[in-house]
Amino acid sequence: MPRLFIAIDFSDEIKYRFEHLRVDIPGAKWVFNKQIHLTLAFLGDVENALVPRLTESLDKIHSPPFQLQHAGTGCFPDPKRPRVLWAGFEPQPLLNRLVAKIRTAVMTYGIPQDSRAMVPHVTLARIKAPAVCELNTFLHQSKAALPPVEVHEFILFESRLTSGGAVHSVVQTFKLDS
Ligand code: 2AM
Repeated sequence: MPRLFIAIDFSDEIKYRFEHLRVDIPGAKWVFNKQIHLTLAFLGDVENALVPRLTESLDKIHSPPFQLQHAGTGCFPDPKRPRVLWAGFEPQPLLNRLVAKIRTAVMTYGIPQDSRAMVPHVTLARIKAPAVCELNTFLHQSKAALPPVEVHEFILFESRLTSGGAVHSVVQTFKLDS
């Protein structure tokens, strides 16, 4: 059964800019550049037989292309116990609508989805217990560090868990309406 998620991928140039947000934090495991993405929906393990029906439904989703504006860096769940270091984006109603449509399509197949509002973020690192001052350097970077991102498509990815970490591969790309 493939382990699936739906995400926005970035150009090499944008991924390179994300790389510049890295700070030397002991214990931080930075996401490989080529794996940087913005998760729109996590599906988990999906029956093989369901995948063609799922892609058919995703293909029927209509959304105009949109722009995402970098909104600085942050961490989950909070700066006292950081587990995930991320780069965020300003609220974008078209992104919210796209995520709502994706969630609806996915739930049609009995795949549960988060009912909470999505926090648009790109996970840059996973971390255990950093020194606070180094975390602050990461958290207080300029919002101007990244140019706007033009979004023209979303992608269904398979994530294979290997001993060397997760390996992502494209199952199908879905173009937004132009
Ligand atoms: P995140 O880093 O933005 O939270 C591929 O595995 C992506 O799916 C991850 O980068 C992660 O996105 C998200 N993901 C992984 N496991 C998940 C889970 N159990 N629940 C929700 N999202 C998950």
